[in-house]
Amino acid sequence: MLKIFFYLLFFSFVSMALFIVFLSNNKKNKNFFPINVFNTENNSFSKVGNINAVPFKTTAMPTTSGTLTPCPDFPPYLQGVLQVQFNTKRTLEDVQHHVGSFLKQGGRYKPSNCTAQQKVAIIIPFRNRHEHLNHWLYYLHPILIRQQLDYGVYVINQEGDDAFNRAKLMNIGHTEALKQYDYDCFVFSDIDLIPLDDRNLYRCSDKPRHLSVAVDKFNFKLPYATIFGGVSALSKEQFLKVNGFSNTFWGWGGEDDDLYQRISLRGMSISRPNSAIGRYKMIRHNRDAHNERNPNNVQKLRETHLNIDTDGLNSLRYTVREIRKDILFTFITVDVQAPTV
Ligand code: UDH
Ligand code: MN
Repeated sequence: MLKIFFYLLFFSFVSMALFIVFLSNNKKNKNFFPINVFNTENNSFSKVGNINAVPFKTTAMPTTSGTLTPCPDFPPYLQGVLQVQFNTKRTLEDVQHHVGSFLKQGGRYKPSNCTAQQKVAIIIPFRNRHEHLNHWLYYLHPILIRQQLDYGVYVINQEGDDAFNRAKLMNIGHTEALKQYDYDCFVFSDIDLIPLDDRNLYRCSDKPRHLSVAVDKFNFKLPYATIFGGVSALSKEQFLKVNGFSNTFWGWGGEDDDLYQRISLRGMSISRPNSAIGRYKMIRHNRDAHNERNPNNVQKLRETHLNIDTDGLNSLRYTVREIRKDILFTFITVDVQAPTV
């Protein structure tokens, strides 16, 4: 009798233990639904209940051989219009808590249940904009994860206080990112532009693509038809075809228009999302020190056709000072070798 009692006690103990393990696992797994986690902005699960109901497995199933099937053309976890605001103070630690567990060192991510359609390097030119960086990481990582990209975030930090060179930092980002991984698409983004709709995919297409179509600062309208600055995406081939950006636009202005002209000169045209989806909020800021508008850049725009073959990726010279891999991004500090004046 005593023996039976001990058997029963043992059995109930084991079942209890198994139940606890099951419960804790269940809780953990929940976090792998990006929708749950990434709707923390308005702290509501109900709002995305319908999307949440889509089981992860319906997206793509591993084939019997164990390899993954391609991710779908239309990522199933997108939320559409997003709430974005910058009045909350966000530290890197906050952002790490928010999304860090989904990422690999260096701000890398790839979907676990399907093979991403593109390998995308996001290149951000940077100097002394840490607060903006925190907002950018806070909003963009969840979006890029929902877009099912195999991506990495590269913040290219210009050392010193010489004239800023946005375009050269982009070229450096492209070159350094390719040393780390076999990227096939490059999204060049200002640090202060946050998309207001996650259907604006950070991918490349058959044409160079301008993504920041409708920015609040410009009343959600294109300021001029050929604008290509802000956020734009070029495939590896497209970027090579135009010899990248010019390296010689110091200070503010012109480098994005020069890239547009390079694209035209090489016989390509650009594409854009429609203005309902290509909406952005810009973090308001004053002009930075050492990034004054440079009047010489206007003249340089008349010479794109003369410079395209000799000024660009094939003439890029710089020195890497430090490569630091944070969980949320790869931070590359460079000496851009500004001309001495
Ligand atoms: N950037 C930096 N640090 C700098 C300068 C530029 O990180 O010191 C980067 C950053 O990614 C930024 C991008 O370069 O988003 C483009 O620079 P910008 O944001 O200064 O350019 P924008 O077109 O116009 O926004 C700047 C003039 C703003 C003056 C408006 C005053 N009302
Ligand atoms: Mn700006």
